[in-house]
Amino acid sequence: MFGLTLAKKALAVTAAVAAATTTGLLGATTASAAPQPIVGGSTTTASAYPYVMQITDSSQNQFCGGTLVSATKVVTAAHCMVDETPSSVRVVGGRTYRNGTNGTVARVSKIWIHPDYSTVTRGDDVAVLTLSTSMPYTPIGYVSSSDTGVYAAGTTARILGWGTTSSNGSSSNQLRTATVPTVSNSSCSSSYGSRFVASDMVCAGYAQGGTDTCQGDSGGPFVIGGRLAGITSWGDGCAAAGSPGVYTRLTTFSSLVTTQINS
Ligand code: 4AZ
Repeated sequence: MFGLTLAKKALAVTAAVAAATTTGLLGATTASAAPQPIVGGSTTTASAYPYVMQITDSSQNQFCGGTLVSATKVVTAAHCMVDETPSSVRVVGGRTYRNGTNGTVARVSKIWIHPDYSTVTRGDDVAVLTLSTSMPYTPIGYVSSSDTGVYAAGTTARILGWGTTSSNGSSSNQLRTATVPTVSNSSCSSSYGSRFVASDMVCAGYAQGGTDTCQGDSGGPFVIGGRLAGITSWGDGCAAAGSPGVYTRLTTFSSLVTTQINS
C-alpha cells in the first residue's frame, strides 16, 4: 500500500509516509530495506498470461495490475482505485512492457469498490472495473465461495506484475511472474497480528522470503489451479523472511464480484 501509493503518484510521497507510519508499515519496510528480488521469478509475456491487465493513468503509465474475468470486466484492488474516476484510468491488455505502446487500451465506464473498503489492513480490498470496450483476450475464471480449500497451506500460487523488484526499488519494465506457497492463517496471524483478517485475506510466500509481490503489483492476479483466487493487496516490505505477501481472499467476495460482472 505504501509503495503502491508511491507508484501511483510521486507527489503523494509525503502522504504515503504519513499513512505508512500510522499503520506501522513504514517501520517494517525500513527493517527490510536491503534490496531483495521480488517476484524473484522470471520475466514473461502478456501472451503467456492473456488475462493480465495493466491498470494505468490516462497517459498509460502503469500503477497497478488487474485481471480480465470477462470481455468487459476487470478485477483489481480497491486500494488501487481510491481517488480514481472512470475518466482517470485505463486498462491495457496484451502489453508485456510498461513502456510498450502495443496491445489494447480500454476506457472504463464504471468503478465498483467494495462498499466497506477503508484500508488494506481491514480487508475488503476488491474492486471491479467495467470497460467501455471489449478486450480481445481470454479471461480467466475465478473461484466460487465454496472453493475455500484452494488456500490449503503450501498450495502453489502464481503471482504476476510489473511492480518493483525490491522494496522501494524500481518497477520492472517487463511483466514478471513467480510462484509462492500459501501460508496458513495461524502463521500469517503470527506475522501480522490483528492486521491479518483471515476472512478477507490469504498470505503466501516462502519462510526464507526472496520471492514476493511488491509496490506496483497491487491489484494483480494471484492464481491457484488455473483460476483467479486472490488479488495482490499488501505486506510489510517485500520478500522479507517472516513477512509474506497478503492477498485478497477472493472466495469471500466471489458472489459480490459475480453480481458486478452480471451488472
Ligand atoms: C504495494 O505497495 C505492495 N509484499 C504490494 C504487495 C506487497 C507489498 C506492497 C507484498 O503495492
